[in-house]
Amino acid sequence: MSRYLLTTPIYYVNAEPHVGHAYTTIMADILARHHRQSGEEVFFLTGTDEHGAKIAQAAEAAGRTPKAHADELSSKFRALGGVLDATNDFFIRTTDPQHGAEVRALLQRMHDSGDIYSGSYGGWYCTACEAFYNEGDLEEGRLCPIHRRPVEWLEEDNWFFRLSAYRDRLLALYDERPDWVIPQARYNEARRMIEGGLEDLSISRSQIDWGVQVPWDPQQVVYVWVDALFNYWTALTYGAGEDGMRFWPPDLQLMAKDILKFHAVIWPALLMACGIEVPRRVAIHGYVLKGGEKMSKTTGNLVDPFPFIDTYGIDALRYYLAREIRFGEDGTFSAEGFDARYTGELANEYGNLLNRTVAMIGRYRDGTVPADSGADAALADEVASVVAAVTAAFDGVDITRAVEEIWVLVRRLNRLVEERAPWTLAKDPDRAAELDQALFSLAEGLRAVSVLLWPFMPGSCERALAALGQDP
Ligand code: ME8
Repeated sequence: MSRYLLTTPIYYVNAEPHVGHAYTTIMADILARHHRQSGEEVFFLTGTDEHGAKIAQAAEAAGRTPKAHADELSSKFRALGGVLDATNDFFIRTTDPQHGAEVRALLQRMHDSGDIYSGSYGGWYCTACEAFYNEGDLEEGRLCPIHRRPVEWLEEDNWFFRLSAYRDRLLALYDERPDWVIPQARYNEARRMIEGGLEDLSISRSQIDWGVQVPWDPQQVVYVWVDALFNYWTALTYGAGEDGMRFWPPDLQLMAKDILKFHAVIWPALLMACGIEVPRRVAIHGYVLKGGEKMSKTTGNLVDPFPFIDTYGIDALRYYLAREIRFGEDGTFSAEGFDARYTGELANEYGNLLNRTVAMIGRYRDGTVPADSGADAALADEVASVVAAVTAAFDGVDITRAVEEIWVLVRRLNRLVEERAPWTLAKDPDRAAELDQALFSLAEGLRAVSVLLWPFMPGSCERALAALGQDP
């Protein structure tokens, strides 16, 4: 059985989860379910990023210790996963003691390989990003280019990782694997960062103590991004049962473009320094926007997913996000758009078709799906080609195209029901064979649709399959 390791970023616990986090977790879950459905052994990992200045400051503002704050917020992210019907196999927290111990071991490995040295550093720091910026990368008025908030000058004596020494090896990785970062525009962007020259990376902090201690220097804690990136590896050492390492390397790491540099430049270099195989693929999706702006905790421009889930159900949210926001591009979340897709597509095109089909099979054939006479071979071919198209879309990590391909079949079946008009056939006993075939084709088409749509809308599709007399 082939294995598939799939990850989301681990989310910061400085504030409550919002639709942006739900988006990545849902997209990852759709992929996880698709790969399981294809017979692969999937390990789907998500969790929370709990150390560093950003979390310590949020805890202080909330009047709590960092640990109490992290416990509270992490449990909200975990609960959100449950509400989203996410089938993650583990939920890692960077405050797990096993994670900390592994991070220390990995740091020691980098130290032993000669890639770490002590130095001093001064730079413009954005706490929301937990990252330094060069003067030239800042926006007018010394603002962080991502959060558009003022950065601060930070000077420290730290431990440094010789990232600059990995330029050639990183470029070789990009040359060997032209699709290791998708989509192509993000691959190009990351490659340009490497070509443009890499500065060594400060990987410890002396002015904060909320973090994992540097093994050879207890006065310093590990830089939160290094601590966080290593989660993908450490999780397998204690969260994936015996021999969890068999899942390494990750087959797909999913995230938005805000953290491209960390995952496409710094992360592979850290792994190379540890002598660990790099991931197979990094997939970058766009931003969920609200009113044209990125939804973000820092700007407060948020949509709370819960009211939508209460009104429409979780499957509708999963479907809407997969379909509305073209995977890889930015897309807008709007209440009107949600309602339009819910009513037009889910309720009318899929729900009604299913209800009508099940009702007709009940009324005309006592609830038994008639046997196939083979008269609809063309439709069977169409179903097979949709299955192939959906599989191909998933292979290219194009989640939106996958659902669009399924919808081709939904619309085909809606046309079929109008063309065949089973209610007319039912009036004429001489046309019983035609009625049998029409009902079979509709039931069979809906079975295929419901199996294909299951990764997107698991609960609804299981109910649909049960209504069609299938074992979900
Ligand atoms: O960056 N649209 O955590 P974070 C789409 N802890 N996706 C969004 C989004 C939006 N508006 N807002 C958030 C961190 N996301 C680090 C990661 S990993 C080793 C450490 C999703 O809480 C998207 O996946 O800021 C984005 O990359 C991630 O949340 C950032 O989450």
